[in-house]
Amino acid sequence: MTQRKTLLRALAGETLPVPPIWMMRQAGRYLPEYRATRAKAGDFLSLCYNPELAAEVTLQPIRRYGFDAAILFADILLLPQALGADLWFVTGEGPRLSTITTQADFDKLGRGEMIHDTLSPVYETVRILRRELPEETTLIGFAGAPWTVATYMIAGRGTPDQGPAHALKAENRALFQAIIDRLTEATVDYLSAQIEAGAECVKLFDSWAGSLRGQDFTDFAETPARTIIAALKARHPGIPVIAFPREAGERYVGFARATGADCVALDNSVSPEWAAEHVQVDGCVQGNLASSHMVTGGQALVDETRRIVKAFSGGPHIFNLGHGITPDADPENVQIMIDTVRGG
Ligand code: 1CP
Repeated sequence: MTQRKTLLRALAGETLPVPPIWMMRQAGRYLPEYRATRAKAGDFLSLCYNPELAAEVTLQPIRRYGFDAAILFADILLLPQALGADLWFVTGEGPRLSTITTQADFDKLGRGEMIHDTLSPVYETVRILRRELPEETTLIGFAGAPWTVATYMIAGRGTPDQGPAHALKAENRALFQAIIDRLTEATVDYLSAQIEAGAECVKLFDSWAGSLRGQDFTDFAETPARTIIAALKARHPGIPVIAFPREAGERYVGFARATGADCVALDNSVSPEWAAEHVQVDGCVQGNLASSHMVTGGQALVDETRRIVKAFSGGPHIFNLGHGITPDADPENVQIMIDTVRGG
């Protein structure tokens, strides 16, 4: 059967006259309808674990803007919670987790097979979405990459420089590697279950890949991604995978070949012209408009959007931001971006 969904066509390597478009954090606080549903759910985690409401917020930006893809509403930190870590969100500050810094902390964690009890509402959200999404819209499942999730589990929170994770890696390599291996295995189980529930593509978010250097980047960004992607493709032949090694810089070059990813998502610290020459040569790329344009708008937004579309027009491309849209963004600017991508 000929594939009609534009996102899946780009992921299969097709160069399209108009790139498919979606946006990281497209369901989020910049939208009044999201804020209303989140208030109804009570708090962020209750929203993630309520399939009807999580599906509702996933659908909101699709209804408002007609994006080509919907991303499951959940969070990368649900997986550590399903493995037994405590997780809570402090309003105005962000996530908090029980920390893992000793072998005894690690020994309390469960294995991949026990995650489904906690995560079954997420799979139910996926099933609802496959029923309710328009037929041209692709449903993206996701997980955090092992390194990024480990940085939160080790520190117990988000950190500017991932210092605690780097310290554990230096001081107790065996324990650090065991955490990465456990997350690698559990991520395969988690993403497989999302695919079985109906996700048509999955994305691995390695938001802190940029703080890994040299051999560490190979060992803790590329190797876990390669293992996860190989296992997913063995279980689900043909499932496309987007990898986002954020701020990888020159290590974006060859990342698709090293990991087997079908698409590499780019942050906006690399220029689209450079990325077209050095990264898109290996296949589909996604990105990479600075999310600040969603706040500032104006002619600069239009010019930069056109520049990115043009730079990537010679190969497969999915238009997106370089990182998530922020709560202070103007919803009107999102429409201007979409109109510019689709209308020139
Ligand atoms: O207050 C709120 O309503 C919560 C804000 C929020 C949202 C909307 C958080 C807390 N998570 C999410 C949803 C989310 N998170 C999605 C859903 C789908 C969509 O994009 O629309 C996705 C894919 C994520 C992924 C995620 N969570 C990442 C990777 C991507 C990235 O942004 O780099 C990370 C690092 C997280 C952790 C997290 N969750 C929430 C926050 C504020 C953070 C960052 C914390 C920190 O580093 O301090």
